[in-house]
Amino acid sequence: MATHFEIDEDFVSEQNKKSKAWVEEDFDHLARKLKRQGVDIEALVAKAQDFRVAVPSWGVGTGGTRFARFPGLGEPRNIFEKLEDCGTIFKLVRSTSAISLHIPWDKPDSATELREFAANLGLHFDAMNSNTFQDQPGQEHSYRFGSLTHPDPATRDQAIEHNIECIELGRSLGSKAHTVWIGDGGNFPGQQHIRQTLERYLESMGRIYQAVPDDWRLFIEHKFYEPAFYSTVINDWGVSYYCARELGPKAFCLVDLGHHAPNVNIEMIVARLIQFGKLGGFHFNDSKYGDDDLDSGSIKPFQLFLIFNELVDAELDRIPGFNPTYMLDQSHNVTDPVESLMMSASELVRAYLQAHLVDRNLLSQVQEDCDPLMALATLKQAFTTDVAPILAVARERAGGAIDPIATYRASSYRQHKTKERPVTKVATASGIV
Ligand code: RM4
Ligand code: MN
Ligand code: MN
Repeated sequence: MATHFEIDEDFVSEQNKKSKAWVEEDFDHLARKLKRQGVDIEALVAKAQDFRVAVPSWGVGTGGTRFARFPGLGEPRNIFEKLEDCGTIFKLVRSTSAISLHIPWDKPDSATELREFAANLGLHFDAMNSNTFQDQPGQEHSYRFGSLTHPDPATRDQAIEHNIECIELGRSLGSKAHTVWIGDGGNFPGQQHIRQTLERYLESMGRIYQAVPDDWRLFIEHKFYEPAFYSTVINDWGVSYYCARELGPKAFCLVDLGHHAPNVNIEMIVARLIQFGKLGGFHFNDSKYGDDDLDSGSIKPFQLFLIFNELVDAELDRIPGFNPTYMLDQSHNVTDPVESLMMSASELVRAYLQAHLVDRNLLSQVQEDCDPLMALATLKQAFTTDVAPILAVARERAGGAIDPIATYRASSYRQHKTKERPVTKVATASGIV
């Protein structure tokens, strides 16, 4: 691995010199502007530097749809090369020190070796993700008609075992959470007994829950359709919340932004889950129609801001137990995944900072005064503030790039990887991500 191309720190600082002057100018200007509003820009720089979002191991390979996958150049061929790309992302943006692994797609031969390899890149492991929505070679029972909720107990046992194996692996990797998303559901009315499948889910999850260490969290990820097109067992946040409550204090709900019907008010779901003490984490992405897995902030940046508005409100209110974990879950079908992930990570920090700019005293005043126009204006004031200079300065001071994408392109990283990684069999999911 030592001969592998890496973007070196001196190169990053050389590139930063190009735009340092204007960044400083813009930063000083913004500092004065924010001061007039009573906001200390340095406090926001610190917030930006503390913000963390995990990168999905499955996101660094080119994604695809059920129609086709158009492989990119120099794609990572195994989990080590995926981590190499994650290390590059982290080096340039500084907010992505954790990786979320999908098993068995990225199952290592040796957990110790993988953990050390990651640590050398400054990376560690966030939530594990199980996969009982595909069959694996040599698997005894098929998931064609479900996994944790399958009518056959032997199939359910197999799916439970797989989840327990993910938790065990996660323990050796230093992870502290496990995410369960199942594709279980029906394609036809009448295909499944709707109440019975949920009962089976709770029974299966109860057994997985027993294997979750006391200092871990178990995340339940809901999704209203796909691959089942008529009904899905864990279809919405209400069912997810019910299950998390039934399972116990280690169980929480995970909100994937793309897993709701169009036009659903996701920020309200977020606020409700915070209030009920069950918001565990996020899979960030964006969408126009369904579970599109597009880049965060690319379609509905105002929605992203409104979600962060709820998160920051809870942070400032110091809601007990409020500690959601942030992860990206995107499919990069037509872009360089490294670029998309860097841009997405920055979009999240942007929304987070903008949410910190909301004048919350004013907002509660206008709420008390029943003044909807001023309420919206208060939010818009924060949303329309350009915090780009803070993002750039936060990255630069942490050793990252002022402009991650320009620096990445100037380094010819992808071209180097194209030579280093001649196409063999690319370790990415067949089509879906
Ligand atoms: C699902 C869901 C899961 C992800 C899979 C690949 O739609 O979002 O989180 O693991 O896709
Ligand atoms: Mn997801
Ligand atoms: Mn999804």
